[in-house]
Amino acid sequence: MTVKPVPPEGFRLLPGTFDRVQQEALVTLIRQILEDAPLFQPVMPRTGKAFSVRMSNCGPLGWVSDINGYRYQSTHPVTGRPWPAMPEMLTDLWQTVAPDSPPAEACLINFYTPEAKMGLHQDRDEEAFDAPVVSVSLGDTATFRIGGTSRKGPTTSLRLASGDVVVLGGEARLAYHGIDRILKGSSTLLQNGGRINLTLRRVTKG
Ligand code: MD6
Ligand code: FE
Repeated sequence: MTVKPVPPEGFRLLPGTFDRVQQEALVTLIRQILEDAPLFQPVMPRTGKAFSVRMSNCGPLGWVSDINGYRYQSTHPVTGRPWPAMPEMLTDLWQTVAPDSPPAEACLINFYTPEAKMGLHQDRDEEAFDAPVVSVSLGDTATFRIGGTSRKGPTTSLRLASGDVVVLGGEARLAYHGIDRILKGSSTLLQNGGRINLTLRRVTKG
């Protein structure tokens, strides 16, 4: 009898992908993006319950959630403006870790206060799952939980520190995952603490 590994095949943690100087440069770029495309407070479809994280996006498409559902759209839900361009540091990262995939179309920016968390979920609002999802962590360390492709079943937990990159490809592309907690004060990168997570995705069929 064979048992499936947790995390599944195709999960990669690349610790320290961005050094401190690069992290500071990325934060500066993200702050510029947020001046044009401010963080908004998404709510859960149907219930209208607010997420504990605030979000924005850059790139041609952005992920949004409101009372009507989850979807990708080309404009900010509050300002109505197109999302700002994706910085080269992020398109370069995508090229490096997903060289065989078409370009990323969406970069979701999640901002966590020390109290925020993210429930166990799959990233499955995209049209195809051939390309991986690539994430960058900045600021306070988070406890990341990952399981298999079914909601039940074993999970494992690991820490994501500032500068770490996670790749969910292959079998892990549809793995359940979430953020249990933020380790308050664990990083000096962000002036007022907290954590930023960037997730890069291909949305349309390449
Ligand atoms: C987070 N990350 O790290 C939440 N999704 O705050 C995600 O939801 C995620 O890290 C897909 C791939 C990698 C991720
Ligand atoms: Fe996710």
